Amino acid sequence: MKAMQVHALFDGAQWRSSHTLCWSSDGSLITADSHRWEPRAVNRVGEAAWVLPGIANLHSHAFQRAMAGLAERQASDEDSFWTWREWMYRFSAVLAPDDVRAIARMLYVEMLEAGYTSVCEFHYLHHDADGRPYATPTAMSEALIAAADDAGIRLTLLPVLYQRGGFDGRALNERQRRFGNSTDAFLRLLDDLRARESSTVRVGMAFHSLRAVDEATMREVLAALPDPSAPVHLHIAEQQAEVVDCLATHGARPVAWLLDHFNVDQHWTLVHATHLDDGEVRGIARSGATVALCPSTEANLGDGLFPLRAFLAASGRFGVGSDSHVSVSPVEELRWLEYGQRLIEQKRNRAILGEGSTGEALLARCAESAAAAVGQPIGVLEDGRPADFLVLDAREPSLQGATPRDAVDRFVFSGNRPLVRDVFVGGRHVVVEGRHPLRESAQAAYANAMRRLLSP
Ligand code: NGQ
Ligand code: ZN
Repeated sequence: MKAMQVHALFDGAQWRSSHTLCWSSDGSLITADSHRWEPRAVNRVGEAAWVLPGIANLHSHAFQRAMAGLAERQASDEDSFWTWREWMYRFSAVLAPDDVRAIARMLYVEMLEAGYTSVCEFHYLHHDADGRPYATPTAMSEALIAAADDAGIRLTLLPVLYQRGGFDGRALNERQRRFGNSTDAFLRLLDDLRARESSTVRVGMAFHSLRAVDEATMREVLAALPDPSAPVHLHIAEQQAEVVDCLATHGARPVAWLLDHFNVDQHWTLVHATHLDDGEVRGIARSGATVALCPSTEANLGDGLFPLRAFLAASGRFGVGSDSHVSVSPVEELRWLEYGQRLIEQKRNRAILGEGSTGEALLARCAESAAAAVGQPIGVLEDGRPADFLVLDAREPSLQGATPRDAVDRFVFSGNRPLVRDVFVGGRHVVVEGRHPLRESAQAAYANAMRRLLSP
């Protein structure tokens, strides 16, 4: 058993002071007083001033880390999400499994250093550039699993079903071919990957979007899933064009249509859900599904702003994701989630209903939604759950004079240096003094991959 003396710990719901955080050799939290333990068997791993729950990254396309900052040159006054997407397709065409492993390993090291302790990898880069399955059809998935394993981040792999180019049923274009799978091949892929599950790897599934899979196929796949509690994610209503096309095809808005046709429940995560009417806001909240908000990517791609206030009023669940990785920082996602609302409403402290700390309210929502969205028993730091937590750096200027009343607000709203000093995942010490031990080697491999990828 390991134990850490903590001055103040926010468990994701409430504060505990002078707390002894204990975890067993299998990496789950135990309460010091409720267990008899031999003092000699306890390995004390130092002290901490401030401890917060690790943050779940609910939405990632790892390969896009390598193109962050490379699509910011104007080619036309009409540059948009859809022109960015063409650029992203061109970039993705050159990637092989080894590249993806190097990129993902770097990314996951960065995520851990920033305070993300788990990641939902929304993975659709299945085949080679011509759309042919690799000799081992799971090669790309294996690259992601290996990267997560190397870095020590908790992974939920979401193989993505992607079959058509739009609501009208058009075929995948040349650049989308490597994303495609027949329904049978996809179910085989899920089966093969399920064998890779472990205490830190879970396999769920995703539909790329309502654009990319038809209703009958969605039903067929859901009915064939052996584990009805596995997470199901999909992109939805991120862009107005999707709403317009969905209305034209189905006579309903995307979220309304989904809720009407499928039994959406707490196992579902709706990614973005930017464009909602009031009925859809209430409908998602009622369903118990989580919304994965990715404010830095949503801003970067010009998506729009999520109606957070109305969603909170309806008791909706949400978490955050770094999606295209233009930013790899839970702090920046949470900060911009709040700031977007301030800018619309010209008011302050929008992510909280009633009095109290806005930062805490944001972090509490992330902790609360994590277990269902990630499909692992993470989130609030309580007995029996994995010891996935962050130790803040009490030496930082942003934390001088902090009290439990303001510590999380300082974490979320103050400064630009990550305040994370140490990170534990399943009780494993993966970031030490702000650095991941693999950072140097990950950087070298990433630099090599980038040289190769960007060479003319
Ligand atoms: C993706 N990304 O699959 O990577 C998407 C863009 C699409 C975001 N939606 C492609 N942020 O939605 O068709
Ligand atoms: Zn996405």
